[in-house]
Amino acid sequence: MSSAHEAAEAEFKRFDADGDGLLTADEIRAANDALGGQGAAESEIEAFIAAADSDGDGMIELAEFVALVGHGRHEKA
Ligand SMILES: [Ca+2]
Ligand SMILES: [Ca+2]
Repeated sequence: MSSAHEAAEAEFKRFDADGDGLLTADEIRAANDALGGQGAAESEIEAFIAAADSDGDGMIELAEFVALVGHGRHEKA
């Protein structure tokens, strides 16, 4: 098993406040706010969602999150 995948899944579950298996912008923003001053800027959150949301529904499902975060593919076009 991939530990990077497991770490991404754990992070996803931490972000998914209502546990529906989808991350909305609001959930990401709320999780980010909990980090205080170390969180990402609003523009970075929007860029993250745009990069992760491969089916374009405006929400990030686990597979999309893992695809972006779990394999170190941030630079994939
Ligand atoms: Ca959710
Ligand atoms: Ca999506």
